[in-house]
Amino acid sequence: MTRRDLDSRTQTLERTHTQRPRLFRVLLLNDDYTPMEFVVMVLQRYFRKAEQEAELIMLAVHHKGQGVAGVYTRDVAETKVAQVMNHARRDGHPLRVVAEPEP
Ligand code: TYC
Repeated sequence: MTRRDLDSRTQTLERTHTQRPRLFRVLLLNDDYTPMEFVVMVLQRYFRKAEQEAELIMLAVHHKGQGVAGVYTRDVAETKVAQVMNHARRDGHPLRVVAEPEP
């Protein structure tokens, strides 16, 4: 107990369990114009997917409308969204990427 605790008669209780950080999914959204090869490259470069898995994820997004590129803590997920959006805009593609909390 600190001096301040004694003075004010307040105490902070120790937590006995650690909490895991909330996780966020980074989702790729389909569009009609972004080239398939660009999406596969994004999945390899920014989400560390092997080529075959990257192709499967890209095709799932193409057919179903969206798909999970990866799951990260908030800061990492937001950084990846920004990096991919910057790269897509630089190359003139309308690709959309969003982060959403895991339920
Ligand atoms: N639908 C795009 C095409 O036919 C390919 C694509 C896949 C675009 C996934 C975006 O997140 C995406 N060229």
